[in-house]
Order: sequence, then C-alpha cells, then structure tokens
Amino acid sequence: MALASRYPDVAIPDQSVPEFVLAGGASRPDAPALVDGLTGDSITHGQLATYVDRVAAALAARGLRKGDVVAVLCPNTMWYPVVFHGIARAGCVMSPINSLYTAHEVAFQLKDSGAKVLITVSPFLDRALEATEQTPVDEVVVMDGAEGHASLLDLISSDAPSVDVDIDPAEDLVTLPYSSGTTGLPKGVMLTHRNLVANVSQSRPLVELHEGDERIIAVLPFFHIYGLTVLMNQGLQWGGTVVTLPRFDLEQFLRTIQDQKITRAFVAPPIVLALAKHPMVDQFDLSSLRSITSGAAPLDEALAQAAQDRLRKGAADGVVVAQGYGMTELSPVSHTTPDATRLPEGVTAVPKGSVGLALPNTECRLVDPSTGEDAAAGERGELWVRGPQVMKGYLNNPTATADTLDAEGWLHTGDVAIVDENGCFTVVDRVKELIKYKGYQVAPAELEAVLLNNPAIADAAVIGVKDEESGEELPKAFVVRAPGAEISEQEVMDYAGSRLAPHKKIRAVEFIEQVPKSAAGKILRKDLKARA
Ligand code: 4UU
Repeated sequence: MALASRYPDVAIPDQSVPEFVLAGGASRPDAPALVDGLTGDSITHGQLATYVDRVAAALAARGLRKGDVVAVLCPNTMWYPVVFHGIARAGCVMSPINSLYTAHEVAFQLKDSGAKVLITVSPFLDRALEATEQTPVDEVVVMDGAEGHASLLDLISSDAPSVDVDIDPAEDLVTLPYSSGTTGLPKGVMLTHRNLVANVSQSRPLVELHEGDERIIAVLPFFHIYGLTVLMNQGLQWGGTVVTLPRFDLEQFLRTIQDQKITRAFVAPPIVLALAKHPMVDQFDLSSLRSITSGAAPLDEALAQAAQDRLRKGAADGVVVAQGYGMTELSPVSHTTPDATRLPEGVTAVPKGSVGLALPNTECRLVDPSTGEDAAAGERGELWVRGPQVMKGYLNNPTATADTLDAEGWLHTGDVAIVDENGCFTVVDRVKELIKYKGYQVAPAELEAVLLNNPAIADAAVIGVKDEESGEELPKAFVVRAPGAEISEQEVMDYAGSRLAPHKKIRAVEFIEQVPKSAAGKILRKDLKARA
C-alpha cells in the first residue's frame, strides 16, 4: 500500500529550469544572487539573467542544439550557475563531472554521455585535455581563460542573437549526473527540466522562507545533484544569495557563515561532526544560521543533537540540525525535515535520527525484498519512491532502468527504512552494493574492474566496512592473487589509488583463495560482509 505524503500536493510549474529558477530573483535584480565566499565578489540576480542569456546564445552560435550534452568539470565558483543555466537555456544537457576525477574517470563520463563540449578551469586543463583525447568532445572551454581556448568571458561577451529554444519540460533532459544506482558501474541519470522544477517546488512548503533574506552556503559541490538542486537552484529560486566555496576548509566555512550571515547550510555528515567536535567552532559567531540539513549518508542521532546543542549555546531555540534524504535518481530529494513552523498537524518534532517526511507529491512504500509485499506497520522494508522527481531512466541502459524503476513508476532505492506513526522515515540499512565515503559514491563494481586489469590479480570483490571510530564506511578489497603473483596489500591499494579519485581509495585489503559467488556468478557480498 502506498504511503501518501503528509503534505497536500503542490502545483508544478510547466517551465524550463532556467525560466523557473531565474524568475525567483527577477523582482530583486540588484540583490546579490551569488557571492564568492573567498573574495566577496558577487553577481546580482539581474546580471545572472543577462549572463545566462549570453552563454546560451554563444553555445547555440557554436552549433550546439537541443539535447546536445555539455560536460562541466569545475569546482564551486559563482560562475558555475551561469554555465549550468546557460547550457540549459540553450536546450542542452549539462553533465557534471566530479572535480577530483582522474583523466581516466573523466574520459569514461565524456564518452558515455557523448559530450560535445567540455567546460573546465585552467588548473584542470591538463587533466581535461588528457581525457578528451579519445572522446567525441569538439571543444574545451576554459572558464578563466587559456591560450587557444575560448573563455567564459568570450561566451558572455558574444553578440550572437538570443535563443529561444522550445523546451518540453516533461520530456527534455536538463542534466545528466552519474550514479551507480543499486548495482554496477556509474550510469548517466536522465533528469528532465520537470524533475528539477518539481523537486524545488516540492520542498517549498516545508520551508519558512524569509523572502529576500536567505543566504545559503554552497560548499557541497554543484557537480553532485544535492549541490545542484538544493544549494544552487533552490537558493536562487528563493531569490536568495548563494555563497560559494571551492572546497571544504573548516576555518573558511565558519568564517563565511559568520561574515556572510548565512541562514541555511546543507551539508553532509563529516561537516556536522566538525561542528559538534572541533574546538575552532567556538571562535565564530554562527548565530545567523536557521537550519543545518545533513544528507548523502547516515548522520548519527547523538552527533546531530550535540552539534545543535553546541550551536544554540544552551538557548532553548535557535538553529535546528536535522536530516534530509535523497538520491541522484530522485533529483535528489524525497524526504526532509521541515522547519518547526511547517510540521504537519499533530507532529511536534522530527527525531534527529530520522530523515524527515516525504515531500508533497511523493508516495512511498516499504517493501520486504524477500516477498515483494509491503512490510507490516512499524517494520523495516526497502524504500520505494514515486513522484515527479523520479528520473526518466539511465542513459542507454534499459536493463538497469528496468531493474530500478518498475512499470508502475516506483523507484527502488536499495535503502532500508522504517516509518513512524507521524510519517517520519528513518533509514536503517542499505541493501545495494553502493558504498558511501564522506557522502560520495563509491561503486564496488568500478573498483573491481580496475583491480582485474592488474595481471597479478586473478579476482577481486569490494565491500564497505564500517569504521567504528569515524563512523565512515571504508572500501575494502578481497583479492585473489594470480598464480605465482606476490602483489602486496600496499601494492593493491596503490594500483587502484593511481587510477581513481581519492574518495574511491581502497582502505583495506585481504587476500583470499576464492571470491564467493552464486551459481550465476554474482559476488556474494553478504558472505564477505559476514567475514569482515
Ligand atoms: C542515510 O547522496 C545523495 C543525495 C543526498 C541528499 C540530497 C538532498 C540528501 C538530502 C537532501 O536534501 O545522492 P547519491 O545518489 O549520491 O546517493 C544516494 C544514497 C542513498 O541511496 C542512501 O544510501 O545516499 C544515501 N543517503 C543516505 N543514507 C542519502 N541521504 C541519506 C541519509 N541517511 N540522510
């Protein structure tokens, strides 16, 4: 039986993402839309709209057409939204690439997505060029400029005619982030304009918005869907100010909250850990914060409470530290904790261990994976989600799509949850292969494929093992040495480490005789988990 949201449905505007999001600041053209947290430079809402129009015109003048993929490899800067919305307004699809990816990982995404243009920054140019060598990319744009490449300034100062591409929000893709989903290698997640417009619209009733007075700190990366939708697009659609930081540095983060009087922080668990425990936190005035929402990985209940108590400094009210839940395939939010004044009737509080309530227009089921039946009231089950934020499917991969998204529109998340009588969900386990390290995806199949390329390795399987001290899941490899090979634990880690981004590092190795597999050849990860 489907569990309905506790909130009434909201209308979802039939608009493209740039139309919808940029309208949020239209009545405040001179207010800052974006601020560079390091330099204090800013872009107003009015300038943003103009720059987006110019970038779209320049892309169209280069021959890019509706549906063409433009990849972006760039840390958070205040120019990232200009590029994203420019691409979207041109009717093209922005595929965001993780800034820490190796050239090999970048090349995989460029090839798989069929990207025609890559937009990057000069510090990443060598890596970008190495990656584009064997890909269909026609042009590399370097935002801050580089000899022989167009810059963002070139695009913005183009006098090409404005474009008015006819976008069908329900059908046309706006972004193509990569996710391994419940199994296998990273896949392009097809998200439409409507998916993203819906997700921002659905979140709105849960927020007590201070019109014209919301400042959002954007330290989580825009290349992840959490950063793209919740930090960037939601913040801009509110008509707020999005303050960007290129990477997480605790002191910069705290100073920016203080100096920019940040009202909302959307973070991942390691940042909550720092807020609860690090001595430096006491040196800053963080009293402007209204809410800190953590997502992307489980947040310990006591840790959330400790961070909140510390930031409130003993006062009865003040900032709320709480959780949301999301998944790339859900654009990404399905559940979050509302502001106190936006709780459904009869609900007085959301427990700190809970990921909150289902958004409007979102139905859930908790299903016993062994029977396919709904779990009994109060019992755990795999979380299934249906709503307008559910992806269109995986790019060029109908099999993976059918395995995740059923014929009735339910997205099978691979997460196990329980729900209480108020409709508050708590994620209690994960039944998919995916490992999360500091909130980033680590796909075991990808690590296994890299290891199998080493002639000294006959077979390999990777699982996540929980580190009690940090609470993190650490990727651990079980390795079968090739006959006569003497590869060491360290050599296994170094081999994978040189080919993959740092968050995908193998942090433990165990040599075994044989990888346990089912008759069909599937790795029996449960057996390995039991052994670890
Ligand atoms: C336990 O991580 C994300 C999206 C996170 C997000 C976005 C907006 C959280 C809150 C929010 O408001 O996407 P992916 O695709 O990288 O990873 C998805 C997986 C989930 O399937 C689940 O296993 O990340 C895990 N996850 C969580 N697990 C995400 N949030 C939580 C959570 N508790 N709060």
